[in-house]
Amino acid sequence: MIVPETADKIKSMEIRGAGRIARAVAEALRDHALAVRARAPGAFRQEMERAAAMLLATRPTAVSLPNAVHIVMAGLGHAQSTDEARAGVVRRADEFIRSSQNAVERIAQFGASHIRDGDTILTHCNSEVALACIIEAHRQGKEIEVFATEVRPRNQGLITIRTLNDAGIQTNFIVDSAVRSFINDIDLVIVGADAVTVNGAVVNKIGTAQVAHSAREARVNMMVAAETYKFAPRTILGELVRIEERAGSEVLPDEIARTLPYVTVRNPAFDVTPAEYIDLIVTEKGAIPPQMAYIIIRDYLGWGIDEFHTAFGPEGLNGE
Ligand code: RI2
Repeated sequence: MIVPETADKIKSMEIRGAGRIARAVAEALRDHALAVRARAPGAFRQEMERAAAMLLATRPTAVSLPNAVHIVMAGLGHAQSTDEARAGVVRRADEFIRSSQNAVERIAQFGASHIRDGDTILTHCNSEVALACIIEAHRQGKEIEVFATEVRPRNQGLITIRTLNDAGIQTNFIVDSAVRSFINDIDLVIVGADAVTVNGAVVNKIGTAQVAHSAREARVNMMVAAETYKFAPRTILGELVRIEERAGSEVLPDEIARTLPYVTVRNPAFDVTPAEYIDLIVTEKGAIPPQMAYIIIRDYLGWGIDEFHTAFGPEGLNGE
């Protein structure tokens, strides 16, 4: 079954990265809709809701996941027949996937124009869309060099350096704690986002806030690349983004931890960078100061989860 498989892969981080997770979820819901045998529309809806709940329970922080689920599930609409409901889900899923890919391409264009010839860029973790900006700048012939962090404990930095290497971009691989030592060599920090809250704070891979802190102290600009579906509508209603805390064994093997009864391993996967540490958030709708996050949520996502359907309109994501 595609849904439990996708859910397991998201949990284990075989599928990871906020945008990729969102597209995988849309794909799983679409394939599930095509496979469900239920004849009555009510039973079909129930089956889809069960699948959505399973996907939603995988990882709590990247808001692209619930946003994608709600966008796709809105395809059920008020369908009178199972065929109609199925077609609605498939259409919304395909639209979401296409529009997510388009968003990455547009952000790459906008983001690349903020990169100057000769810049040295620092990136943290592995963000598809942050890397797309860097690769696009390189493609445009700008001479750039990158510092990429290791990203303990899951070492997503390895994926980043492979991608940069494949693109032929000169890259320096550093441990996370070396950011402060190199920050004076950096012209621009570019990271992705798992969630952007209504007050412009960016939730991203653990360590991002420390990077931002160093950048601020050294007067280095910090740019965040984030599609609009990474903005968290429910933060308008006062809801907080939940920071995932993963197993301690990712940081310290159990056999060592067992010998240290007074030691507790803490392993939060994300942290929060306040808006005042961020110069720019580049979305597919253009670059905004983080303080404008509210506008993105209001104009492109609607006021709350329940309003997704109306906010996105019958034409699909962002009315495109
Ligand atoms: P894109 C990742 O989370 C990283 O925190 C990354 O910065 C963010 O998602 C956005 O990734 P994880 O899944 O959507 O590695 O830009 O925990 O690829």
